[in-house]
Amino acid sequence: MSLLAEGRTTIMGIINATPDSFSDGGLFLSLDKAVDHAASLIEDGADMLDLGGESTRPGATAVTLQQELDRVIPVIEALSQRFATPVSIDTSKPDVMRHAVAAGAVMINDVRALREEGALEAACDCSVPVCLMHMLGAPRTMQDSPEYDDVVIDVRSFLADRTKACTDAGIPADRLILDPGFGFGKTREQNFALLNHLEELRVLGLPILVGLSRKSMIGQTLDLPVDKRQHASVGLALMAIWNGANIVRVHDVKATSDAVRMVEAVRKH
Ligand code: YH5
Repeated sequence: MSLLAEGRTTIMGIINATPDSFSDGGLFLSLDKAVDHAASLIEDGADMLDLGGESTRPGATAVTLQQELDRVIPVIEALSQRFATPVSIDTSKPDVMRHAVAAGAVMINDVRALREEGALEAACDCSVPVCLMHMLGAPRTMQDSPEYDDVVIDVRSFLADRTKACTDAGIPADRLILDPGFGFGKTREQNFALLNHLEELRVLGLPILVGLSRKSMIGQTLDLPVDKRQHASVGLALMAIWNGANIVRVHDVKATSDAVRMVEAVRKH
């Protein structure tokens, strides 16, 4: 897969285009802020950027197709004009996938693993890599009381099923990336089990992407607010890489990049 270099971890920097992160409204202000944020993530060492217009936090309200398009399409156009860094679109909506790829996005990141109606077909038509993420339930209620027989086996079999659904729909397996979906319908202990057994989630040798950055399992363990979870996030990213992750989705690109590149230098020796 061309977005991944052999023996090197890909660092995906998170850009948000949801109003929680760019609160003061105005479309142009948001666009400028998103472009500035992207420029600093690239400067810090991001190999790719992930842009999403839907908040998937528990309790967040659903966004309409038009809202999501308005939020993300101008940003993707601006980013792909200005920077060579690949942009991934974080969406579950087939029409957003199509417009985003037409606007310059080169990867689809779907927290619903192409389960929305029309998503398999849209992703197939787009001919770009797709990240399939595991989520139990829906964002609004997923943290209510998630239950599994065995979280590692259940997540693995979900990812294997979605891989099969994709290949049946005409998406070649070598275009797929798998993600256990840390925090999406999982208790702290279930997240820990997945991180400890990450290598068991590998299906058909596909690359693994993880998003651990600033998530609640850190807050629950260290009692830190979201803006003070950077050091713990770097530690978790390193552990995930050690256990087989190929792509890490992070907010703090510079800190993660220094740590990851240092580990790679030692490993290469
Ligand atoms: C992911 O894991 N996550 S959005 C709550 C936080 C901090 C961060 C309470 N999109 C993933 O980043 N896509 C998101 O603090 C994702 N994998 C993939 N592929 C949630 C998020 C976050 C939530």
